[in-house]
Amino acid sequence: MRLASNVPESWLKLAKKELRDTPIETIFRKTEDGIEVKPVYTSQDLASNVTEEELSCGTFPYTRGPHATMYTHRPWTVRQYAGFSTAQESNQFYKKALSKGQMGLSVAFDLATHRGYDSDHDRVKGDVGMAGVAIDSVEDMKILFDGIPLDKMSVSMTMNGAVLPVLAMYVVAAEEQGVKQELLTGTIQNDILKEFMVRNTYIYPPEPSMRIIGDIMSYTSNNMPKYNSISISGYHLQEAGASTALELAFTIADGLEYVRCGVKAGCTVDQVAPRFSFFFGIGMNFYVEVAKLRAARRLWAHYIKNKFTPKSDKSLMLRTHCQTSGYSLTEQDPYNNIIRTTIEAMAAAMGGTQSLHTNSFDEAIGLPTEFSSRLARNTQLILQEETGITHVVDPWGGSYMMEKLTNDLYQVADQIIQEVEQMGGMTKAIETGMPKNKIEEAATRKQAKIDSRAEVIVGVNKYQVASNPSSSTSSNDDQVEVLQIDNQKVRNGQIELLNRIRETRSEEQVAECLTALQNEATRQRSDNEPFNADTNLMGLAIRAARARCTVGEISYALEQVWGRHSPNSQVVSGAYIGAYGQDHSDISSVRERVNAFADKHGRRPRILVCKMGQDGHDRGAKVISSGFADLGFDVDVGPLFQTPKEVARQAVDNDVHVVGVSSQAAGHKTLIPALIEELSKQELHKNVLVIAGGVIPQQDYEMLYQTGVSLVFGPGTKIPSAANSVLECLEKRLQE
Ligand code: 2CP
Repeated sequence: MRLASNVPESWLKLAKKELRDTPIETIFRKTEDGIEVKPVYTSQDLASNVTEEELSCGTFPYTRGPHATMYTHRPWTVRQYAGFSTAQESNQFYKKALSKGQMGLSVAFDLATHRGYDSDHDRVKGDVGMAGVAIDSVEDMKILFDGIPLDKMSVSMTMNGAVLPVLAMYVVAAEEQGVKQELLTGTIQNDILKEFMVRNTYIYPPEPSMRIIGDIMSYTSNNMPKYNSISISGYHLQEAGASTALELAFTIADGLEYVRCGVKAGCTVDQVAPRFSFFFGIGMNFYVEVAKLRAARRLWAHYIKNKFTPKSDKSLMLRTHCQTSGYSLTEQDPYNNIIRTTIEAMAAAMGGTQSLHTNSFDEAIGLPTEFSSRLARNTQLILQEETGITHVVDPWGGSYMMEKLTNDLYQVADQIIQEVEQMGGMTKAIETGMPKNKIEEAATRKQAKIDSRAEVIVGVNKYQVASNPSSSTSSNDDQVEVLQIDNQKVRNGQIELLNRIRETRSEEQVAECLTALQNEATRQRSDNEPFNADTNLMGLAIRAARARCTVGEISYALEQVWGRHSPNSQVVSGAYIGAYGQDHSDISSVRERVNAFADKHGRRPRILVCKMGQDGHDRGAKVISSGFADLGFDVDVGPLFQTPKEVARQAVDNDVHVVGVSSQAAGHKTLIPALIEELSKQELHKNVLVIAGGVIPQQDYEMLYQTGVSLVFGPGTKIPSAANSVLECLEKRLQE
């Protein structure tokens, strides 16, 4: 490694003496983006562009925060993302949390709602009420906020695909509480670009999806001036494996694209940008995460000023929510997660976030309980009320290291943003697959570094506690309690409510509202059309919500015009082995075993990696697919959102040895038994191994084994170990 020139000679001399035989290069490190982290920084590291103006508080470019006084005047909002089962149960959970120190709400919807299906739809049998609350109509929304005054409570809603019906139902629920639209405060996620890159809860193709976003921006800027129309999210990019600079760059580039989208929908930059909000993930690399938030604010301010010349300073201010990293949580030795979350929360606070969610320690295992949620909330309350962290604005400002890191991250991200802008902006870049590929490559490299122990995770690849052979991962023996949801019971209740609504509403009015939406969706729009509530999709969705049209009906009406988007599944190749090291014995032994299998059976072991239900979290599936392919397996990656029957059909068509189910959204207990039943119908289950992985509580392993699953892999499983277990099991099966 080349040593940076601006390390003082005197220091270098002392350091070499202290290091004795250890080469000095070992204490010069690099971040995943190749940014140098030196052991020592001096005034020489302050870049010439970091001027007094740049370092002022509460003024352009807002590196140190959007407000001059920051938390000394008002701490960040403790805003825990939550929602599960029915609206009634979630409502009770919210009220309790608010009485114990939570300051704002953040609603998690179930995947059926995200994808625009009513709870009675065939495709969502395993999803209703599982990873969020089930909402089918205004009636559910009213129950969700019963007793919570929507003129006083700021509510964030994570919704992207079915954003029109859900936001419309929120507006109508408030209206029926007696609260006018102009009083509503909160945020809708409404960030579809990152859905196409990573999160996958889209419904329509990109173009009409962007039109929806434009209409929501123009509607809220005209009618809901205190409401944040979008939450531009890097969080999911980080969760999917993006490096810090990729998360930063793609998020800012998404933001620029959304300004253009707002302008196309007839708004000025100053009508939309002040109500843009951001959302970043905060991982374990402490200094880097603090620097990321500082660099994000500087990047946004400079880009908006240079590209759009706004008149209002508010257009230049990046305000953000943060969430501690779900990916950094481990199933093994899970109480370590409390410590991880605390450190990440500190980085978010020192980076100047406006609002924060801290994860519960059990989220790598299953759905959080009331107890783990309380600990997560208290983590923030302790930071705010016991530590003094809130007493100083941007405490890292002026640190040689922090300013240099902020500057370096700014520059690396700036290069990527320029690359995206030259491609014609983020929509075009996404069409080429560039951002998704870069993120998936980074995720695969990271997994290889963890598997090869180049990156340490305490309790997972170092300092493990007792080994649990049944799970194929090392784990402590204590089982952590997780929240169990009776999916069928929730679904039956929702179906009853849906039937009641359909019996009592005016079908004529429903048909008229849905036709109006379809007519508008069909109409060719010209750019910069002035706002008109009668042709704005959000205005029309509000009318439909008032008439008790359901989420599924509104979504389907538009799907009939625009179609449902289905993506291509591609797998990156070579990145896993490249980062792990070709010659590593872990790798070569599996490859030899795969070759021996191929010699004996005339073909390589073939695995179908599948995702069932509406669970679009595919990082695990993609990384496993890339890793197994690099180890010599033939890998088929199934499309997202399959039913068990469709997966069984694909297993037959592709003549696979193994079906690997990746489950991240708690649908495993319904969907995996259904898959095995479908395979049995095809008389395949005797020959095809079914294995499962993802967020599956250990309590459920036995049930899955009883159903016929051969192996279950928890988070933290090393890919070569998993491949070995699969081969062993497969060889045994083929001998029977
Ligand atoms: C704050 N204020 C101040 C100061 N601090 N005024 C003067 N001096 C200060 N020091 C003012 C603000 O200007 C604002 O007033 C008001 O106080 C509230 O502060 P805020 O900073 O706007 O806080 P907030 O209301 O909590 O809003 C924060 C965000 C918002 C980030 C702007 O968009 C938000 O809450 N986002 C949350 C998104 C979220 O929860 N996402 C869920 C992700 P004015 O409004 O009058 O200016 S979970 C997703 C999962 C994981 C998934 O997607 O799968």
